[in-house]
Amino acid sequence: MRTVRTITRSLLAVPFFGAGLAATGASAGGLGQPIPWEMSRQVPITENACDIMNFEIGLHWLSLAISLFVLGLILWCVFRFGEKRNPSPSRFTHNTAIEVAWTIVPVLILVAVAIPSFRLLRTQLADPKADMIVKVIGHAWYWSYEYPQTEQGGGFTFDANLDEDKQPRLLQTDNEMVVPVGKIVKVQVTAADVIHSWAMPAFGFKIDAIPGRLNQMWFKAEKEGTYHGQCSELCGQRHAYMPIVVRVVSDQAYAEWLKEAKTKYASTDNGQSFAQAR
Ligand SMILES: [Cu+2]
Repeated sequence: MRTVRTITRSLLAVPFFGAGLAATGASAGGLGQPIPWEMSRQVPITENACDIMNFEIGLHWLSLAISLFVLGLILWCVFRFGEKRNPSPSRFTHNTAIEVAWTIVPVLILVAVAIPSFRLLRTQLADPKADMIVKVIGHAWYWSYEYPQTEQGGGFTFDANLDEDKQPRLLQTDNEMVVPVGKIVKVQVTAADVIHSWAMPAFGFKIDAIPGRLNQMWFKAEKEGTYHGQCSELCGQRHAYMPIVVRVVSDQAYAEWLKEAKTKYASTDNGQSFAQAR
């Protein structure tokens, strides 16, 4: 697996590859959330998100080169073979060499695009040894998070509902998923009712939450902070009101949160208070 050094290099490569394209997203701040008039992706904070961004920028340059080449060909034909310069046009209809070339060259271009694309997919869907696992369940219309019992703690579930009073608007929840920085977090995603999608742009993470099926992907956040995402599968009336918030914190802060969360969520979510009331 690649190291943190690669991510720094890839991050540096972003402005180099596409200063114009990346300027709004990568350098203008707005970590973990969209910014007004953003034309690019959010600042990537995982290696995968960084690779996705670089791949996309590379593709933009490739399409630009192809478009300019085709435009050049058209202009050349218009000027060189116009009626004035070329009054008696030739009448041939086939040229084997050109036909072979315009078949093989696009195939080679597509293969060149497919290789990094499949490499990226393979990394995203790999199953690395996880430092921790969180199960995410999509509901109409909120998310719930299950932290399984491990040696470090866990063993609780909580819901995360939209909090309309907090900023950024419609991107905040009352409870948030918390993970430690620099750790491989495996996220198992499913849904309780209809298909949702758990998506976190800064992590380059998006996977469908399908009832009766457990999807899995992973991320390794390299920077502490609060990151915002949204349900990304049109799931119904309140699809736009089920945001996702992930707080990436230090190991120590995470250990403290685990302890706190165990008490906080156990008292509301596992039926203890109900039992006491009887
Ligand atoms: Cu949804």
